Amino acid sequence: METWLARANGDGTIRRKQLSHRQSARGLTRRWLAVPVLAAALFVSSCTRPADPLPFVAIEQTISPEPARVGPAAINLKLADASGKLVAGAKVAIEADMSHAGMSPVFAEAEESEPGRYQAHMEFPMAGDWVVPLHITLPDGKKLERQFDMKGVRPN
Ligand SMILES: [Cu+2]
Repeated sequence: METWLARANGDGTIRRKQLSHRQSARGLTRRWLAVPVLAAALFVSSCTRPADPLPFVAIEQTISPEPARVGPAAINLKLADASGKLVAGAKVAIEADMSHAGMSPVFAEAEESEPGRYQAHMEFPMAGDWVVPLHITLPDGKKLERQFDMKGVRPN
């Protein structure tokens, strides 16, 4: 499980609070290489950002089965604000892209299983490394973009 804390005010600051203790040194290198790409994406999107800053949202995600494998998977997300209060009433669209070119992304809409907790069911069609962008619409209509890595999805 990982926790991402990010302030979505367009300054491109994404702080990884906790790294999985199981990740390999190779995985760590790849993660850090991914950071400038993410920062660039935030910079691009900042030209359409609203005038008032977006709120702080912490996202905690788990997947089952863990580790993920080819076939169906459930992704659970917990959204909390800066004070730790769960963010209810958000809409979360989940996307999954493989790290190599030429693959269609997979999409899923998360359902709010209880206030502030969201679950999506999706299917991984191929083993390997995936990235999972989250397209979040907060109850007040503000939009957040987040992304996490889903490395080493296993063959079935
Ligand atoms: Cu693929």
